Order: sequence, then C-alpha cells, then structure tokens
Amino acid sequence: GGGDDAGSGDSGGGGGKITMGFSQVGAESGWRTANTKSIQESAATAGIDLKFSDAQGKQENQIKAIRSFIAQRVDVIAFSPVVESGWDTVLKEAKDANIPVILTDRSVDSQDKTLYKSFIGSDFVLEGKKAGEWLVKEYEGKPEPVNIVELQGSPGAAPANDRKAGFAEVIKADPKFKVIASQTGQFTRTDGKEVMEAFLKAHQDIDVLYAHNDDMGLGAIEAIEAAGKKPGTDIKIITVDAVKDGMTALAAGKINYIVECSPLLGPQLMDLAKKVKAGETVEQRVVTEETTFTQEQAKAALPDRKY
Ligand code: GZL
Repeated sequence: GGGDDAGSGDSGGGGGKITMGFSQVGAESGWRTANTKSIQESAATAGIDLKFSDAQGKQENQIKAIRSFIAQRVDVIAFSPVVESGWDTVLKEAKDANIPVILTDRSVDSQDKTLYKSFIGSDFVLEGKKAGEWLVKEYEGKPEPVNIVELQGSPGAAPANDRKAGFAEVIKADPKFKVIASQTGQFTRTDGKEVMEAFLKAHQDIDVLYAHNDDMGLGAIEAIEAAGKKPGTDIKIITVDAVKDGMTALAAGKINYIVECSPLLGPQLMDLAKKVKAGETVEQRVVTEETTFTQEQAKAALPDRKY
C-alpha cells in the first residue's frame, strides 16, 4: 500500500483516537509488574486505547496476539519479545498489513530493520559490564581465586544473553575470576531459590552470586540463609533491575550492588506511538536512562523509589 496508513481504518495523523495492541512477556518478576503498570497508566494518560495481552512467557502466545491485533486493524503494535529469535514472519505480516511495530524492553535478532519503527529499552550488555566492573573493583589487589555462580535470565531472552556476555567480557581480564556454575533461574524468585540450593549443594567455596535480576537474587538469598550463610557477607551478590524489594535487600546489606534497569518505558512508548501514527520519522533506537546502586546509595534512594 501507499506510504501512509490511511488503510488502517482511522483517518491517520493526529486525528482519531489511536488504538495500540500490546503483547507483554508475562508477569514473572517485580520488574515486569512495574513495566506493565507503566504501559497501562501511560496509555490512559495519552488517551491511547490499549489492547493488552499477557503471553505467560510463551512466544507462540505473543505471535497469536500480534496476529489478532493485525486482524483487528489496530493503529500500532508494540511488544516485548520474550526471546530474540523467530519473529521475522509475523513482523512481515504486520508490515504487509501496513501496521507499524514498536519494540519495547527486549529486542529481536531480525536483520531487516524495516520490520519495526523503533526499539526502546536498556543496553543489556552495558548492564552486564557494569556488574563486572563493580566486581573487578571490589577484588582489586586481592590475587586469590574468586568463585562466581551465575543465575541467568530466561533462555533466549535478550537480557539473559547480553547480561551474561557483558559480565563475561569484563571479568575475562583477570583469570582469578572463575564462573564455576551458570544456569537459568527463569527471572523468577522460585527458580532462583531452587537453582541456588543446587549450587550450594555442589559447591562449598562460592564467593559471589551474579543474578540477572533482583527476583532471582531474592530467591537465592532465601537459599543462602537456609544453608546457614550470610548473603552480602559470606557470598557477595550482584543483581540487575533495582525494584523496591531488591533495593530493600541492598539497603539491608544482603545484596552488595544493583545495576538499575528501568521498567518505566510507558511514557516514551506512547510518545513514539503518536509520532509513528502521525507519519513522523522516529529514532530507530531509544536507550533508557538508568544508573547503579551501592548499599549506601540504596538507603538514600529507597524513600523516593516509584516501583
Ligand atoms: C529487562 C527485562 C527483564 C528484567 C526481569 O528489561 O526484560 O525481564 O530484568 C524481567 O526482571 O523478568
């Protein structure tokens, strides 16, 4: 069809109310809950009619939802891809239907960048690097081996792949850092606890836990305490996200460092959707603002945390 999206039923442009179809990963973590809240509240504030679908962590449910949004002729489709691969076919269907797609939170490995208008989300490799850099500094001048166990995010997810890669990239600088075990904890507390229990049974000499999100770190803390060890002291813990429960554990000294990953993507997503609908060109990549927290910084920041 033509360059504009007049075919999408709405008059297009700033005219009628925009309808957005959003496919969310699931409800696996505190981060995800905060992200969903941000998207739903921002849509209401922006006057955008949101059709929201929860995929319960399954790619086939996201693909079904996207096909349903296409059939409903929504004005724009947005989603957080649960895994990086396997999206080209359904994204091509959206493109052929002249419905623009915006990626939020996680990205896809599609080579064809015309399949989506923009990707707004964190740089997960950088998050992994920040975690590694803290560890290198923490053990500066100490030559003894540092035995690390790693709780990975859900298999195939961009944050799991990239946080692992970024962290490994930094710690490879010094052979004293050894990842003695690395396994998925599915980004959930329950799985994080179970896998940490297994790690503790298999290894008596764990110095550090690197968990790809707070929720797995919090589950691991339960396992560490049940094993009679002090989290944050006997085993140093680094996590990613900085949701309230993680920051509370950090302030209490049970976690040592948290790399923030902001879930508050809603406002920017709605702005992008309006620009795309109005036919304006938008940045292909919008990187979210985020920082890091030590135990002291968490104590200071906790009162103002929105999620
Ligand atoms: C990161 C997001 C991850 C969070 C986890 O942007 O995709 O998924 O780090 C969440 O808490 O489950």
